[in-house]
Amino acid sequence: MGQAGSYDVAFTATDTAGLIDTEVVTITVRIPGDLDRDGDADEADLSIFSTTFGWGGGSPSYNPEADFDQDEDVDGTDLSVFSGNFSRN
Ligand SMILES: [Ca+2]
Ligand SMILES: [Ca+2]
Repeated sequence: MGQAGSYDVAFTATDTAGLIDTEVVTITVRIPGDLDRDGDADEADLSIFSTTFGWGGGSPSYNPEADFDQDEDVDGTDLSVFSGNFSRN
């Protein structure tokens, strides 16, 4: 891995009776800050981030995808994460 994109991940479980099952799950890895999910963190994402900056959970302006530390608000900590990833693709 190491790049944004979709990956198929296989999970295999074996129970105590020796029965085995495997499930393949597709996960999408994104750059923190890629709020429009197009593979980069650019001006379009900054525009989205700016509309939610300063808002917390419970507000219709709160965007949990911009709450990178998942503390129920979009504040300076989240801005640091966003700015650290700005221009990545
Ligand atoms: Ca983007
Ligand atoms: Ca936060």
